[in-house]
Amino acid sequence: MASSFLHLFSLLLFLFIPVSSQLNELFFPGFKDSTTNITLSGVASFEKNGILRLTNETSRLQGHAFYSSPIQFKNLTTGKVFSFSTSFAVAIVPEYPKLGGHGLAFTISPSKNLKSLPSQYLGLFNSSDVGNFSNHLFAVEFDTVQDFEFQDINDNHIGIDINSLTSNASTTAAYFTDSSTKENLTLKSGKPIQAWIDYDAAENIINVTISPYSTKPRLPILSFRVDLSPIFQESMYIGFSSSTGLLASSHYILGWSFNINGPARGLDLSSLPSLPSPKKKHLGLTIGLSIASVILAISPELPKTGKATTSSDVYAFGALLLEVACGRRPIEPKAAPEELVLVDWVWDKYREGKVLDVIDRKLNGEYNEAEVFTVIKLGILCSNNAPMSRPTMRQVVRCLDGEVEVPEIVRAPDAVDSGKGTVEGFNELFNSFASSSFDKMSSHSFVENGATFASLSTSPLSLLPVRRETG
Ligand SMILES: *[C@@H]1O[C@H](CO)[C@@H](O)[C@H](O)[C@H]1NC(C)=O
Ligand SMILES: *[C@@H]1O[C@H](CO)[C@@H](O)[C@H](O)[C@H]1NC(C)=O
Ligand SMILES: *[C@@H]1O[C@H](CO)[C@@H](O)[C@H](O)[C@H]1NC(C)=O
Ligand SMILES: *[C@@H]1O[C@H](CO)[C@@H](O)[C@H](O)[C@H]1NC(C)=O
Ligand SMILES: *[C@@H]1O[C@H](CO)[C@@H](O)[C@H](O)[C@H]1NC(C)=O
Ligand SMILES: *[C@@H]1O[C@H](CO)[C@@H](O)[C@H](O)[C@H]1NC(C)=O
Ligand SMILES: *[C@@H]1O[C@H](CO)[C@@H](O)[C@H](O)[C@H]1NC(C)=O
Ligand SMILES: *[C@H]1O[C@@H](CO)[C@H](O)[C@@H](O)[C@@H]1NC(C)=O
Repeated sequence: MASSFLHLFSLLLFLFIPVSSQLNELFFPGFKDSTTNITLSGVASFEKNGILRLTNETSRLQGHAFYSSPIQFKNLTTGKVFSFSTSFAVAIVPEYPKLGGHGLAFTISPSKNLKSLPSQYLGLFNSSDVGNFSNHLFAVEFDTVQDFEFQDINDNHIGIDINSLTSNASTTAAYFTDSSTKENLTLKSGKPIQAWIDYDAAENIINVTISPYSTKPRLPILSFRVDLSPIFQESMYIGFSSSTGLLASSHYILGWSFNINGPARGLDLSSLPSLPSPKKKHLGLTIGLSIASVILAISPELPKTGKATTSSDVYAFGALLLEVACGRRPIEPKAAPEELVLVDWVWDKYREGKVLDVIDRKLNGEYNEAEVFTVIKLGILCSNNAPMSRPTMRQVVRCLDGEVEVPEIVRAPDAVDSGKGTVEGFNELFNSFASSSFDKMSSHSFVENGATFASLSTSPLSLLPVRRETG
């Protein structure tokens, strides 16, 4: 009697838990068995080990992952939005160290089929609906590119977005270690970061908290006062959106929990599926052996000195920048004679004030002009025939990071040969560049500093044996 009563009780309990959890609470400690619960679109995919990958490292992609069923977000009697809470672990792995784009966002949307654009639109909006109140879209963006169009504060920020990519509130990615100490956190470090988003419907406060650890910091990094009731519809889809631009990152979600009217279950970073082991960022392997061999062939001082210098790497990197912006190989055998060597063609167009002509047509004009201009100018600077006239890799990275402006005036790649200024002139242009040069730092010290630039200090010359082996 007693045992069958207990049995009935446990049966009731069994019936009760799935029902309540289906309505309000989601918990995905990885996505191995979740393919039926999550709807993917764009290039989003589940990796074998249960990681959700929103984008890969190809330019101008978008990826979406939404919980398949809509969530009831409002009290039907009062029309007031419920409190909600979510936690998830993300990792942003840039294509080249420090060079990644664009970012990802947790989003609450009336639809899981967004008619959106990649790049600065993060797969959330398109150029005609961005900013329109009828979007009813809420997002918390983890943005790794500074878009002036949307008044981004920097290229490493978290923002609360309502119907627009111009954030209602944003802050540099960071976390509190105690009640007064803040630590910056690089979103595109390639390492897992846990995020918590908590909305208190009684107080009308949304809090965002991040940490590189499993434990939630006591203080949020971003708080914004808003009543989401007029923004949300009664039922909404919840999920993630991500995009790549000219520069690309792999954007991963490692785990996710969500709850209505209660805290989301915590995630333990150590028990989530692990990221694919980092690719060896060997310049040659990254950009393809054929391109590397072309770079090797055209890096002009190599045949003369026969010696590998870091300046050759800058040259190779310049070729890569131009290649990305123009969507072409450094040498395009099928092109018209004046377009044969990419850097010469780009320079001619630059000089004529027609830079837009060289930009990859596949971009359909949907790019951030400032971003492309910076990349092209740097590409030209790095391609200077004279090694001493090239910027150091450190200067290049600081420009791409937006720490220093790319020089206003860019000289011809053969400027030195034609007798115009030399290194001094160049360093004046980078006047805010304080420290000495990349050349003085060993690749070893770069690794120690946490930046994985060892690859870029590998000379193209060292690719020669690789090239021979693979024929
Ligand atoms: C996911 O789907 C499975 C079966 O389709 C179901 O048993 C499970 O409860 C769902 N999980 C969530 C969090 O919705
Ligand atoms: C990224 O995904 C797209 C679409 O699935 C694919 O065409 C492309 O080859 C992938 N890129 C890489 C680097 O895996
Ligand atoms: C909706 O609000 C009414 C009035 O405040 C309350 O009685 C009811 O419990 C709420 N319903 C839910 C599902 O929270
Ligand atoms: C932009 O998005 C809206 C929906 O928000 C859609 O109606 C419209 O067709 C989209 N425009 C383009 C050009 O995709
Ligand atoms: C906002 O979107 C609605 C519905 O798509 C449209 O009717 C309206 O014209 C748009 N408003 C603006 C300012 O674009
Ligand atoms: C954190 O990042 C901000 C914005 O980039 C910067 O101003 C600040 O100096 C950084 N703080 C530390 C301690 O590095
Ligand atoms: C938001 O953060 C503040 C501290 O800044 C805290 O007092 C409040 O309880 C938090 N609310 C939620 C919903 O997390
Ligand atoms: C963000 O909040 C919404 C809702 O209050 C407003 O409608 C937007 O105008 C506001 N956007 C910005 C950029 O402040």
